[in-house]
Amino acid sequence: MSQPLVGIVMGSASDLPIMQAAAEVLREFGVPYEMRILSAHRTPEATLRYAREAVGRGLEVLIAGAGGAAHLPGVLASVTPLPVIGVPIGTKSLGGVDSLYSIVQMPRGIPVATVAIDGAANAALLAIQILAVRDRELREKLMAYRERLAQEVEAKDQELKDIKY
Ligand code: RP5
Repeated sequence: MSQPLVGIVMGSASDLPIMQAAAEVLREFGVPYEMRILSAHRTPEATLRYAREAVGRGLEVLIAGAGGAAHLPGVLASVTPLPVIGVPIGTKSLGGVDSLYSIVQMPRGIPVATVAIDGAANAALLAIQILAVRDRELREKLMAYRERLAQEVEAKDQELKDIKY
């Protein structure tokens, strides 16, 4: 497998059903990635080590999903110059608003780009957009993807018109 460019990190194996959507999108676009389970609270030292080494290992973007007291994306961002995209994981108790607020409310100086609750697919698309700034082939794939999205909407619109709902 080629050098991973995107690191997908999650706080727990229980985040995997959500975070696998990010892997699927990256695979669809042919972007090499790696996936890790690292917890800001349960394995803080391994988490910091991973973030500190990420740029030297050739990673270019990190995607981090966490739920509840979701400090993982911010902790990663605190020790790496790489862009970090946070995915707030939906929670049973507070619906994921806890995760969202924990991730989005970063202090000045250490940003984390935050997507919607359970928005792992968009996190991958944003990572691809970052990589595409200096990758024309990836940019073209993105534009083709958006064209397909538009065609899907148009096809559904046509179906609705046809059945005169
Ligand atoms: C967070 O706590 C994880 O990101 C996960 O979303 C949440 C619950 O983890 P588990 O108790 O399911 O391992 O650290």
